Amino acid sequence: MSLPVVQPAEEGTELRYDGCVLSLIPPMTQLNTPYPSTAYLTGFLRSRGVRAVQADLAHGLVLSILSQQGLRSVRSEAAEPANAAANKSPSVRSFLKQFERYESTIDRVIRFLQGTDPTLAHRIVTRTFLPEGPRFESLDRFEADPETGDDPLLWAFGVLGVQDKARHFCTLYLSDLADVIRDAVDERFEFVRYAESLAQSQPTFEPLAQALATSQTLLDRVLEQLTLDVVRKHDPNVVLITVPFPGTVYAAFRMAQTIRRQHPTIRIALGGGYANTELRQLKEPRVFDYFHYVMLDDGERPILAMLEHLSGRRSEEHLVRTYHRCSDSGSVIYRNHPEPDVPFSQVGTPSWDGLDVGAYLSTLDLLNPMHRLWSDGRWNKLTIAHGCYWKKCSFCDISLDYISRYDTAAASLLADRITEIVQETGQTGFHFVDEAAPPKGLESLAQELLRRKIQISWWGNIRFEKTFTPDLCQLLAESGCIAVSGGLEVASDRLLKLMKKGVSVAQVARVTRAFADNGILVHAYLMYGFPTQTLQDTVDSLEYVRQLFENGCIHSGFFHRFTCTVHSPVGRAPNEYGVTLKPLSEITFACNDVEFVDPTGVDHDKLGRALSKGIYNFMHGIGLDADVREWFEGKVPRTTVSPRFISNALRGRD
Ligand code: B12
Repeated sequence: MSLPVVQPAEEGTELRYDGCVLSLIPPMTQLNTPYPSTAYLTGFLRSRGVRAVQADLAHGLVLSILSQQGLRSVRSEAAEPANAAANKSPSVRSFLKQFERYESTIDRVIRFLQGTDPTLAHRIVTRTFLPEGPRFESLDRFEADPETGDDPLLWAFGVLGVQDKARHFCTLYLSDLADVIRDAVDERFEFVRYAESLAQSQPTFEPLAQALATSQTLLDRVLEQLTLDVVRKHDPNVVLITVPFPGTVYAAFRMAQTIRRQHPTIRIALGGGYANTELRQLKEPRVFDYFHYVMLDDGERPILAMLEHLSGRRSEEHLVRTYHRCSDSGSVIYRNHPEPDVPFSQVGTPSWDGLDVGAYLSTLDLLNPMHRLWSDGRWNKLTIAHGCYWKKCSFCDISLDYISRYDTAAASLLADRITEIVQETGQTGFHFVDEAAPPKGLESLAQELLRRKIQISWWGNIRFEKTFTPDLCQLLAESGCIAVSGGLEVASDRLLKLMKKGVSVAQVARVTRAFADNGILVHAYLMYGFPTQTLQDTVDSLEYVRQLFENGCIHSGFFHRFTCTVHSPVGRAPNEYGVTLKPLSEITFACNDVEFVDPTGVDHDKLGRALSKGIYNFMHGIGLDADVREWFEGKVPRTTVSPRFISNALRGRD
């Protein structure tokens, strides 16, 4: 029988749905703060009168494994005769040898990283408290000052930086344990991604299907228990599982497998950044042995439609952006009844209620200063606008909804959301998670925050465009801006133009310097291996970066290798960028990255090592006066960039 179509509930009105909706974050995401999708969906559903709850099983898994009991289980696995090869790994050997010290310190370390036992820092920095594994060798690269004999870590943490130093040591301790888990329990494990390669750009479901059919690892068993516990606690009718990145997909399927086996009446849906990016050509029926629905793009409208369908008020044909398996033919059907998305102004305030925000771990890596913000501290995550206002960059997935549909909200509404979030979480730090926060939107928000005397700190990603004048940067700093990141990509005016980035190197210098002059940390996203990039472009790009550090424009940066995706302008029209795509195999599951042939034939892998080495040293103020050719192995051409290019640009001369 086909059900009548109902008009979607009026914006702002309540949805009649009696059941409970549980949103879950699968392992692994981040240690320091929850990934925000469940907070967004929970806040939205509650604003529509739906009983909505959430849990973060990534965090749950970390706390279970990093406990006395968890480490005992890891030791049992490591000591298994079948793991003889793994026992040979230096991490495992060190762990087994020092097991009693790990067992007696783990709970203290976790409480310290949760911020509940700060005085332990003094003990940790003595380096007699924690057992040390191979990861601590990284400290050896810091040599003592030959003249003064000063503490080798002085440059990083200063004289008073006891808390930071202790956090860094604890991070090395956890990294050793992650290596042990990888070597002795599950080779696919890392703290920020789990079994990523089974999902990332995997044309068929086969590798994932095989992994899901094999016997459970220790991590799978712990995850199964956590899943059953959370379902028992909330007794939901619907479970929403979010997959923001490929490194969460395997665990999401394991969770669905558990729920489906033990609670067959619960309806399970999958969605999130990974689905939105990689599952747009889904044809694999076996996915629906785990999930009832897979949904694309923003979840609000498709979830409302699903709940209406489940409460008998909407037919299956009228689901929105939803794949399901046809009960007759067994094949996958995509339903997309055309209905407008919920406007950004009406998605409600994200709610972290139900997540134990105080129990996340503030770790500290020394990769770069921006990385510190990603991995340290509990940030409330908020979007200033939906989508990107620029949406032209040719390397970016601009054909996808989360970039292409730009939709804003008034500054007063954003300030209301900020106030509510601070009240709920007690935290005043915000990470604005926009792809590129709009300058006009930031300006009005800053004015509103100042007018209402709302004290927060915030950081986020922007484009280094000329709208960010010194005056605007000052206003943003006064409103609480502490850091910005932005793409300089390949620092080359020719390539920036080809990328349609809409900025020039000289302009980036002026904008970044305006931020830096206002005490704001500036991080540059850099890229190498873009189509047609020559060896000369790469040398010149590192020279621009050197000068940007030398002139105090940027403090932090990272070179990423360009990857071509099928959703980007380069992937859609490769000939316009002078490259040819390698043919993709038939897609029935995921699709994103696509390999290409660039006639320049440059060995970008080799150059990438030089770029990483160079920038890492620049961040520590090393090598700023040297010729950039020194960072490269073998002979490379001299830079064609004038040594005063950036200082001239700062004086207004391009
Ligand atoms: C900010 C950001 C980051 C930050 C913070 C990440 C974090 N852990 O919080 C940083 C810079 C650290 C980062 C790192 C990475 N990121 Co990132 N990141 C983003 C960005 C720009 C915003 C994420 C966000 O917070 N959005 C706000 C939330 C609320 O949106 P959302 O999760 O998409 O949720 C909505 C919908 O997806 C949907 N939804 C979500 N869950 C569910 C569930 C169900 C059942 C349904 C129906 C719907 C649904 O409804 C929600 C509300 O509308 C996105 C792109 C984007 N615009 O979304 C990329 C994005 C998620 N990142 C991506 C990637 C690949 C990564 C990295 C793996 C990169 C790398 N190689 O290191 C790492 C992984 C880091 C980690 N392990 O935590 C990709 C993932 C694509 C893919 N192939 O899977 C994205 C989509 C960007 C892209 N196209 O490249 N990232």
